[in-house]
Amino acid sequence: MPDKKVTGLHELYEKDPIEADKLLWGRTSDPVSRRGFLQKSALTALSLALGSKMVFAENFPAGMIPAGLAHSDLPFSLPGKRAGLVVLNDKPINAETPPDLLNDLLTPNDLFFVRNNGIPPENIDVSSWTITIEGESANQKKTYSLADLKSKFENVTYNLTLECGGNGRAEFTPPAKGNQWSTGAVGCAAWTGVRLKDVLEDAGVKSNAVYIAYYGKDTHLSGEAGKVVISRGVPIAKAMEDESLIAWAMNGKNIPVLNGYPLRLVFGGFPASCSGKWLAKIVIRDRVHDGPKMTGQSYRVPCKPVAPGTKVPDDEMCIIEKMPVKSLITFPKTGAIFEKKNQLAIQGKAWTSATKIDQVDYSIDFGSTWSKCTLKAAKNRYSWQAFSADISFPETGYYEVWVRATDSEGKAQPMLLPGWNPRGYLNNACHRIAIKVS
Ligand SMILES: Nc1nc2c(c(=O)[nH]1)N[C@H]1C(S)=C(S)[C@@H](COP(=O)(O)O)O[C@H]1N2
Ligand SMILES: [Mo]
Repeated sequence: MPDKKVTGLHELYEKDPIEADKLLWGRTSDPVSRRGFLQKSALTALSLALGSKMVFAENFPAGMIPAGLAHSDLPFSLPGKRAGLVVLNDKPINAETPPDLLNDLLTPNDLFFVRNNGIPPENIDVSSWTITIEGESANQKKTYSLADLKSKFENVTYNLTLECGGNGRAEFTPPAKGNQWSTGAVGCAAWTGVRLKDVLEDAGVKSNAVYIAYYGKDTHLSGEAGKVVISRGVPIAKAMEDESLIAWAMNGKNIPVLNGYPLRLVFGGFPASCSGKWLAKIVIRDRVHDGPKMTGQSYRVPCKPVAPGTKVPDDEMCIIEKMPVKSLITFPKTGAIFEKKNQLAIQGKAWTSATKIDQVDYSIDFGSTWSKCTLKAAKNRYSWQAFSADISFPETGYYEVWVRATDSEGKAQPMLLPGWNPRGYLNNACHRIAIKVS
């Protein structure tokens, strides 16, 4: 036993991560990734580390780390963003939103996550900004100014959730390369713009159209002029949905520069990598688009499940389309302490690429029993939905609250990490918070 006295939920790892790993897992592991395997014999040490008895410890899944030992965030300020976002990389800029900062129904612009693959454009002149529609399956090449878009087509607003396909990557074992997103590469905003289909139809879509693809005005990290950073897209059927937008406003304001100002695509329900930022060109393709980050291993998963660690050849990888059902507890945050005589009022958000979320359940005994949360309807498809529950606890001690959403296709979140894949996409495992009842 180390002689350091451990009091709170975060302190152990912050004081001495290597000693903490030894104490908890009986071995030294990489303190940065904090991966470990819980043996039942470690439960006493665990309760000590948590500073509280872990109630229902007998149900705690082996191979998991208690949520109460997660690191706190690093405050770091980005242009147009609030401190409190967790910066994962600054070249290119990638920053995620901690769950407790996602408690608003609409994620504020200065809290919305940022996933850049290159360098955003500078000195943007909105008055001269245009987008061009072209491609093998376009009847003509046609260019629109921002003013054209606003005046020629119906202006619409939808609440749409954007989630990076790699959200949750940090949980994969063996680890996957790329930004180590924990839970925060997601947000839901009110996006205002025009329907992509109205613009595509104005230019003219040939009957052989298969895919649409975007080109944006960001610069490749190499600095090479004209080198495309990323050019992805969606099948034509997705492009033609009512909620598929070319947007110029986010929550009634300009889109922040880091999120695509002055114009971007927004596709709810698909990986956010399809939602091109700094939008300059849309190509209507007569085949599945083959631009940078459409092919190879990028934004693709094995067509058939594979064992963790498997090397999968490119031709056995399939493009990610619909994103899976998922949820987050947005109040309180991990580490909350409250008195047993009170109920704990949790709040959260749940989303899916299906028509809607049908049910959200919570568990305080590691999934042995589940109870229903109260769930609110969404304004429109692809918006996230708010849920809440008032929870009573049987005794004092350490608990984790887990939530699990089920959508209108009957699909529910897995409790543990779903299918391993080489690049660590599509982790929709249940979210959990650690709390202490005193
Ligand atoms: N032009 C351009 N569009 C882009 C990207 C990019 O790097 N360049 N990143 C994509 C990825 S991978 C994601 S997850 C979303 C992130 O959107 P956000 O930064 O507004 O949250 O934008 C997508 N659109
Ligand atoms: Mo992404």
